[in-house]
Amino acid sequence: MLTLPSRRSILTGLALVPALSVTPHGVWARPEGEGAALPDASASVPSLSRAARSGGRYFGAAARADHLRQDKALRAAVLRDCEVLTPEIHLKWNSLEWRKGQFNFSPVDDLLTFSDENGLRVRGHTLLWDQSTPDWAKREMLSQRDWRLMSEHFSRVLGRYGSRIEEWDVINEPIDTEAGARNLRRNTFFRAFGPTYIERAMEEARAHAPNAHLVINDYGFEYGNPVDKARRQAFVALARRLRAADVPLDGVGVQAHLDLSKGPLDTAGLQDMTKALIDLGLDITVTELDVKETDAAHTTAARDQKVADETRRYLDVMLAFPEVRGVVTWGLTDKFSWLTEQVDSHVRAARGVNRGLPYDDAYSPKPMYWTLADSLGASA
Ligand code: 9MR
Repeated sequence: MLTLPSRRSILTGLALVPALSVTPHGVWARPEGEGAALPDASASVPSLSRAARSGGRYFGAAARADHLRQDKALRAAVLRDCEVLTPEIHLKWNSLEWRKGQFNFSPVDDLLTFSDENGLRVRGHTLLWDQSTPDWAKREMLSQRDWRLMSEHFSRVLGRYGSRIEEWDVINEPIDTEAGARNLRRNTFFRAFGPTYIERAMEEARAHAPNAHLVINDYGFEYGNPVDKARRQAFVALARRLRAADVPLDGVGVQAHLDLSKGPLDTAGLQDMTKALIDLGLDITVTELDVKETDAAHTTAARDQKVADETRRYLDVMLAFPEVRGVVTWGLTDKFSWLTEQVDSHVRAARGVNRGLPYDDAYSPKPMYWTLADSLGASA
């Protein structure tokens, strides 16, 4: 069991980040002077989720139960800034059932206990993602083509968590514009059940979690290159097809793994896609925001400014739409970021950590933090 201290005991007396304040214009801004003390825990403690709430949205971050257990400062940052937590790995099929029939629910249960005790909500990420499907299930799907395997997985996960977790990424990353066939990824589900696995999975999710907010989540929509452009069109086309066929789909998740090597953002393209999705009656969650750096040769201040500027440009587009219901970053601190984890150790030694999240690896808030606070709070 993850027995974690409560929000109040963590925050009391902990000078983690300087306080935010509301300017006379109602915009969340950085306080005057360095090192402004963090007030003790009270309703007046500001945070990214308070900023977001003042703009009618939620703010959250992805996290892992083991990191939360180990790292008191991470717990404090999560409790200070988040209203929503996304389990970064624990709800994935290969985490829940690495070996057929042997279930590992405890990290999710721990996160839910921590969330319940501290008034957080959890996003369900994710029921179906090829990359996180265990090998045994892939083999079985391809050899037997029996949908019962899928139904049992949905029934097990949603039976246990479907009423406690309100919003689910039912399908993660179904789009692939470079592999033909309706611009759908030729993943295991496609190969075993054909392209209508998507419709069937959404129906299955609705059957097991009738009140949940059901989402399809994907990446690669932000830039002006031909692939991102095609991906935007394919995502809208998929959503249109599903809505026209009355398939249960309530919203979409746009991951927003921004990348400074791909710039500039295609703001018109992003706007058009977002508007088209909204016109279909869908709402939108920014589900995995972070910024991949390209060049660690600049000063830290210059790097951090670039990350913040990219974040601001992105949020300026997305937060102009009230239908964007929340923003989730893929982690809170550079100490725990897939962008750092994925590089080889020798590259990491040369480049250091990627600085694409709100806090640095010592939990100092960076310009990205203030940009998030400002953009979320200003978009009321
Ligand atoms: O950040 C996650 C990393 O720790 C895991 O090893 C990986 C595989 O489960 O998934 C990463 O998160 C991915 C998310 O689930 C879907 N979109 C892309 C994210 C980064 O790869």
